[in-house]
Amino acid sequence: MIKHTTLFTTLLLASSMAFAANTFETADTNRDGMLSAPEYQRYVFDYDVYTNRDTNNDSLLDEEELGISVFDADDFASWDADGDTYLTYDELNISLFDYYDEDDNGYLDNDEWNKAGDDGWFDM
Ligand SMILES: [Ca+2]
Ligand SMILES: [Ca+2]
Ligand SMILES: [Ca+2]
Repeated sequence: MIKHTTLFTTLLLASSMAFAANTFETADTNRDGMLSAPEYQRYVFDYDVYTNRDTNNDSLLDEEELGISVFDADDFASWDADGDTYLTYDELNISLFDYYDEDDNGYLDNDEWNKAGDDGWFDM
């Protein structure tokens, strides 16, 4: 009986982990209604934003891999800090979070999150 319960719990965990990054609620691991930079990086950026885009696995994202034109738009001009038309992991990780953290409080709230999603950064 105990073993059976453990197995069931494991399966339940495994199936919920497969969708761990799919909602604001699951990424907000401490349930404070906001995503901290580490929560965002682990459950959104690593899980979906960057990994899925770097199709040739060179740890650089060009415009085609990004699927979003950040190199031409004025809004995004500062993202490519060294101007080499690639975004590295760090360039995108930091820029994306800062850009959508509109009130600069170091967290993404639900509205800020939705804006990033609406702009096509993730489909969650
Ligand atoms: Ca949180
Ligand atoms: Ca660059
Ligand atoms: Ca914020």
